[in-house]
Amino acid sequence: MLKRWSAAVLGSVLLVSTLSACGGENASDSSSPGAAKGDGKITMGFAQVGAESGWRTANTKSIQDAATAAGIDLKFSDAQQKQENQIKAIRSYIAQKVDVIAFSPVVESGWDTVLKEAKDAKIPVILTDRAVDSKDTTLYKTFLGSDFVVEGKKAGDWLVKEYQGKTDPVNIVELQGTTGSAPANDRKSGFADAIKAAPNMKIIASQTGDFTRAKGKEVMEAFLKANPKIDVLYAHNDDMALGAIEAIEAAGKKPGTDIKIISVDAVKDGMTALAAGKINHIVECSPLLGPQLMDLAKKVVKGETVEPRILTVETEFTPEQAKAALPDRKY
Ligand code: GYE
Repeated sequence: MLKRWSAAVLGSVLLVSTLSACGGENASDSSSPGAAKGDGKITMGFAQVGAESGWRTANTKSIQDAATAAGIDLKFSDAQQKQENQIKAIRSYIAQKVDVIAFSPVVESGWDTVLKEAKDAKIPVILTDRAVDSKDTTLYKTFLGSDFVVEGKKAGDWLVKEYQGKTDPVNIVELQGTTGSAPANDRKSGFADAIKAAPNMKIIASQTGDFTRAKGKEVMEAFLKANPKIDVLYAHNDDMALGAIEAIEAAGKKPGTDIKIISVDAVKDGMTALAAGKINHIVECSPLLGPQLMDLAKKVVKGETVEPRILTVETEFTPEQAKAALPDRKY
């Protein structure tokens, strides 16, 4: 590592002296963003999770549009929900000496080594959407995104209220997001905490559907086969709920009536199902992080200090509210 670093510094010194603005040190020099290209423009390397859901597609569009609007050169990669692909992408951004790296970590653990490499290369890192569990918080500048524990809690609180005064057992099945991801871990724990308030509520089955429609459908089919009495489905995102709705209908049951459904995100397709009464409640999670991310990138590249955690403002939707919001819903 040390050897490689000194070789890189030496290389950059040589290049700087011959080409004047093309070195490793210069690329991350706060006074000269874009120095590596010589155009003064900030270059951001963004390592996206994948394209697993409507939320993710909207998030990618928000980031790409905001980069264009902010005059930031964006290098974008899609990791197809695989941590090793994200690590490769981040390493390539480090090698390309971008000014700032942003990424949405697919899972929470296992980032220390690559984050340390970015820090050693003096490239600031911004976490967007999903968090990491690294103990060393100096490995990144800030986190921009939602509080997933609060989202899970909102879902559970709604359910407890919905069944208020009733003491019959309520059998819940849960479709978890990607195993090991911050939203899956936190939405699960927030929900579990909230339903403790109603001792008749029980999670009878809980499995990952990887945040996708196809997996949501497949796992719901298995839940339906194994459990004769399911009262409620809690899905960690709309896409899995939409897949599950197909499975429920194929089993001859009515989603939203025979089985109540709560999900998280509030993307257009989810809101449409909510307005149609097939989903009963949605907790919003905003994917529109692009503009804030670009502002933060400009600040950290300048060397300004930013808040360590910036939370997104979000609401919840009933079927009526979904109907009202749908005509203006952009994603
Ligand atoms: O809820 C889900 C997506 O990390 C908040 O990832 C995001 C989640 C979102 O696949 O739909």
